[in-house]
Amino acid sequence: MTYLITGGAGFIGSNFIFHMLEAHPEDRIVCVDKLTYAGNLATLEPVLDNPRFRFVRMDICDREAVMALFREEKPEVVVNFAAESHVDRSIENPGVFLETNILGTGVLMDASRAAGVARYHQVSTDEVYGDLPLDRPDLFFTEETPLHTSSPYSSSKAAADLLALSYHRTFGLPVTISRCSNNYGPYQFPEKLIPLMISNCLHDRPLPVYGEGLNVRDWLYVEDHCIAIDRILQDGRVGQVYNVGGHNEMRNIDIVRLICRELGKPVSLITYVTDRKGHDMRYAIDPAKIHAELGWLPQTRFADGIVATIHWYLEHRDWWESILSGAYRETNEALSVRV
Ligand code: NAD
Ligand code: TDX
Repeated sequence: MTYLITGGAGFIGSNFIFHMLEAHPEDRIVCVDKLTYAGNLATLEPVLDNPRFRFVRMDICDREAVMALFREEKPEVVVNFAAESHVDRSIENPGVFLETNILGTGVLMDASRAAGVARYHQVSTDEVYGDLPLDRPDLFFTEETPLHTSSPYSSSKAAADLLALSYHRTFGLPVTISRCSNNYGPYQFPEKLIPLMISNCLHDRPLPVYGEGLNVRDWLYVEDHCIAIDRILQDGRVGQVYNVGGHNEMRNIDIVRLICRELGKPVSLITYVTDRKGHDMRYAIDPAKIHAELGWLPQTRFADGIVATIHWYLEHRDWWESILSGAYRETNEALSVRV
């Protein structure tokens, strides 16, 4: 069986590729990635020569190229991770979010229809539900919670979800959607909270905490997200949305303090900066449906996962330093020519 996985040179997509190559030794993976600023082909270097893996540098918005690739590869399953994923960038420059996250999803689904795929899976986010108030800890996002977005990023993801559900209803495309909470773990681009704070700590640079640092996110170790998507691909019901999260709510400031403590750095590095525009207060997922239907539960406790992640960044300094210096862009060019 051939899986076509988009956005595989990014954070979650690369972890998913490693997971799938290991968990499904009979299957093949074709990875499509444009290698935007967020794509790092060095991450996939260990599997570039694997006969069960093929990397194709391609923009998911390039309709002709995507259609031709689907005709050539005839994938049975498509998993779409490719997206512009950083909320702050969507506030600075929304346009590319609309193109990749909405139009790109449309192109992939048209190609999936034409190829008659057995499954199209859309990787979505808990941000489509908007936010919850801090004084109502009893409230959680369920799959029935109305979409109520705050940023151009989350709006573009919600639009893609609606488009996917419409392709299921109108054309019978076998769609599933997962809406996951904040991920952390290896290979996360150092613009996101946890890797940014780790890399700044290691350079003794200020740690920019937005507002008062009281915003709450529901953190899940990336491997648990990958396992959840795999479960949905195997046994999920088409036309369904599955929330993915581990009931692990943390205030930003507590995460940043924890990172300082673990790295032996002073909390005096913490600098409170101007808040993000439209900053969502609290995300909290109710994962009851995926647990009841597919038996999924997170396997990694936050206390273990965060220490493992901090150590991963300590041990893979080359990986993120090459991003900070910009050298990874040359590596991307060199490796793209090789594949
Ligand atoms: P990322 O930014 O690390 O990776 C995105 C990848 O997509 C990059 O490799 C990039 O080169 C590629 N890409 C971007 N535009 C493309 C295009 N037009 N054509 C082809 N490839 C393109 O993102 P991530 O954090 O790994 O997120 C992956 C997916 O998971 C996204 O859809 C995101 O919305 C969703 N998600 C992320 C989180 C999280 O905490 N990071 C949580 C829930 C859902
Ligand atoms: O420098 C920072 N300082 C800070 O206080 C950064 C980068 C972030 N923050 C805060 C903003 C958020 O409350 O930390 C929290 C986490 O921020 P991000 O890492 O940017 O993640 P978030 O905005 O929550 O979105 C993430 O989770 C959901 C991913 O980037 C999305 O792709 C995913 O859909």
